[in-house]
Amino acid sequence: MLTVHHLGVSQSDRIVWLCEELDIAYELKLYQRAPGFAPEDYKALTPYGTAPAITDGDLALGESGAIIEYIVAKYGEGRLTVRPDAANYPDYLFWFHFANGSMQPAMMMDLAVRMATGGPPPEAAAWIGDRIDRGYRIVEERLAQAPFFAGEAFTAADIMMLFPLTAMRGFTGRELTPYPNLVAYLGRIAERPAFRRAMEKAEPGRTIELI
Ligand SMILES: N[C@@H](CCC(=O)N[C@@H](CS)C(=O)NCC(=O)O)C(=O)O
Repeated sequence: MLTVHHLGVSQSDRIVWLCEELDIAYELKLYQRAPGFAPEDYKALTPYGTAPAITDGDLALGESGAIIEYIVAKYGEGRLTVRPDAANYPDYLFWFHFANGSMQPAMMMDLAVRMATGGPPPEAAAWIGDRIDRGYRIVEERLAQAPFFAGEAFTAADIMMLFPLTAMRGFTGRELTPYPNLVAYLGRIAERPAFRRAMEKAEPGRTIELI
């Protein structure tokens, strides 16, 4: 049985959401932060000990991208992905990997420098800020061209991209007025029945605001 181990308000939101979009059978186990970090029983699930984590029979797997690829390949029956022979396959790959490969690390750097210094020194602020600005700029440009990151259809690339654009944005702060296409996109995501179901299950009693 596929089990999604969900740490409250974390990147494991993605996996609950993915399972709801695919409408597959899974068990959901909820864990509370202890505080800030994952509790010991969560850390013990996978070698690196971070959220998300899944178990599936004898398998225990961590890392958002790896888990999403695993579930899509094993249970997705071709849904929420893009075939390698499709014209938008490179778009799918780019946005799927841009989320945790570039956008989120830039935001994490910003957060870490702020925590360490109480406010980044000007040089670091400019360098990190530029990386984040470029991220928002290309997101806005992409969403002017297409309703979803990989193109016309919602895919797992959207599931990867939402966390940096919402929860992570909550930590680093960003005014969305200059990004109307992003605002419209977040509105579309918030209306997805599977997204709403996932948030009700993953974050019971918590109001999730995407904008
Ligand atoms: N790149 C990893 C990042 C995992 C990660 O840092 N998760 C955070 C939650 S968003 C976590 O587990 N924090 C608790 C801790 O480090 O103890 C992934 O996407 O799976």
